Amino acid sequence: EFVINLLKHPVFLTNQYTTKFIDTTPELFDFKKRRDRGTKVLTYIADITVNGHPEVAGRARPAADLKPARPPESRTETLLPGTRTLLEREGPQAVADWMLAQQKLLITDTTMRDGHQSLLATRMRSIDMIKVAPAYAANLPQLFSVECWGGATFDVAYRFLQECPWQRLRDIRAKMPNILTQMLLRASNGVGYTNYPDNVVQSFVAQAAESGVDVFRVFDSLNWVENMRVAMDAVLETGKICEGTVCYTGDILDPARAKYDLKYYVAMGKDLRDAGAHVLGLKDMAGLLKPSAAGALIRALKEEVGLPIHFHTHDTSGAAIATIMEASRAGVDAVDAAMDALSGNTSQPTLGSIVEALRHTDRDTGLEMDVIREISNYWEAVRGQYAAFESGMQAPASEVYLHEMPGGQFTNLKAQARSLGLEERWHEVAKTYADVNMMFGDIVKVTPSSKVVGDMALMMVSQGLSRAQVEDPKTEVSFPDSVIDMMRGNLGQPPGGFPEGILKKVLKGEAPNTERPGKHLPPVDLETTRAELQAKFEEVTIDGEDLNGYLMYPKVFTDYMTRHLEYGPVRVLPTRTYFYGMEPGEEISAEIDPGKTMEMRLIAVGETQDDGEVRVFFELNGQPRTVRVPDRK
Ligand code: BTN
Ligand code: 3PY
Ligand code: ZN
Repeated sequence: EFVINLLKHPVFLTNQYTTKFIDTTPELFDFKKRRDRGTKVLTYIADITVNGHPEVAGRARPAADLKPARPPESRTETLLPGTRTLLEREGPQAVADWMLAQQKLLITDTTMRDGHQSLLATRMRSIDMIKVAPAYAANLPQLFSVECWGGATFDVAYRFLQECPWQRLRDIRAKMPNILTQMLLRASNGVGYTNYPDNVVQSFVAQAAESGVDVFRVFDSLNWVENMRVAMDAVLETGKICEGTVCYTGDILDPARAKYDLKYYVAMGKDLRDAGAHVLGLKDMAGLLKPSAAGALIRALKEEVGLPIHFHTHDTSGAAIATIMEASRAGVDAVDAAMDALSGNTSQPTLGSIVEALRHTDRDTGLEMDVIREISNYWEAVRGQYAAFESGMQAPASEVYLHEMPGGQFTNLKAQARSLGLEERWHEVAKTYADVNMMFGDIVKVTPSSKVVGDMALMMVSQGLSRAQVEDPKTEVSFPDSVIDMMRGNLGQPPGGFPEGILKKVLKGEAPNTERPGKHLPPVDLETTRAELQAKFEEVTIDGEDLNGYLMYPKVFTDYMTRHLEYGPVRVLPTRTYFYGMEPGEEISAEIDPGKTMEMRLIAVGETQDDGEVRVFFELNGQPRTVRVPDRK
């Protein structure tokens, strides 16, 4: 029976198997023991059809007449070589040298990571990315890179989308082999919210490189270079591109914010160069870099650091395009932009508009507008499916210069404020966020430090506490756990350390650790952990990706895998079906394996039985199937 399973397996039939095939394809061994994947996926659809998906309950629905998202046709049969081709042939230093030699402004497309992270609460599903990846490979090989992984997308994939982030990466990589893939890595915080043991960070980076990441943008949430070395060294070890990154905060032109002045950024840029970075990232996560400041900053970094510079910003203020133009004039090598349909506001500035703004100038990107429009039209249709996750932000706002919230946090914090009944007091939350920043000594605010500031601000507004009250030794304050954790030193140290007064008050006299947190975290025994996880999930083979997912997020991974064994590969479902189930009479198809489609038709939904179960009637590839699900409504 094993041989029959093997010979019939679509991966085997399409010659995509490797020597790992038997290890990575446990279903070869599971004969008739478990329900087949088709039934599992039907069970999921039935459950959502009967009970709804908890994530979209009470939220806006996609327009009834929304047209399906069709990816553009490939304009060529043989892929042109791109930046990835160069990396594969000549290595990371050659890519950095090539960047410096270009006159054109290089563009990174962030749609598949920061774009939807900042506009749609990170909820974009893999299938919507993988479908368009071949069009990128064929029609846009001139891109510098596609940012498609890391940041918040990692845990959201497991937690809310019921899919494996690693598989997303592998699939995009396979369909886009000529363009560099890029991820956002929070240095010792990995893709999580607190420092991990060094060997966990190293293992994660090695796995990410193996699964398909080419460019690692590495930053630290307090700009502490000391705390970036483990992650940067791990990237250098893989032979991929290490983009050591400075986070931008404050305003270099404002004498009142002298802590983060031009000298500060140049010194940090040099430290990152000396730590081995191939490229210097300049990460303006809140969109605070004003046009004139950008000119001065980029010019100084270019002159004094010497690395290619890759600039990332957000359009929260509406001024990002002006900043990009100044950065371009000052000689920045690459910039981030999002495809038009997922750009603007808290997302990246508009890719097509940057391309047009530079047309017929010495920094002309060389990208073709009709290609960009076609791809953006695809993203427009995709975005329509995610109406439930739109933030309702109506306009850009200069208020960002007051609060300094990162684009990825802004809409999230607003939603949190809403759930606490503070929506009408949003501007107070914003002001308090700024107060907390100053109370903490004016720190860089980016995941995870931004979450700490946000937690504190929400707590103060909901309890009616002012900064003066919090700082007053005589007022009793119960601080959020994340604040205590940060003051203990578990995210590392900001420049100059945290202010004495607030440290004393939060830690009640306990001494903080001012050394690198990783220095005090014992290494995890990876093989023992893998064996424990394997024992928990006997039905599957726990591979390196699973292990590294578990090490980042033990509970989130465990819940994901438990649901995965129950509901099967729901990642193959169309997005509408995933969130809303099916209508009686509706028919959908889903590619469950390369070249193998399931045709699914919902015939009818039965009445709820005395035992609280509902029978749901389907046809799967023409054969009748009935599944029973609990009515939880
Ligand atoms: C979540 O939001 O809890 C994660 C997404 C998966 C939820 C599915 S919906 C069908 C099934 N029933 C549940 O209560 N959870 C899973
Ligand atoms: C993340 O860490 O997820 C970010 O996007 C920071 O800007
Ligand atoms: Zn960003």
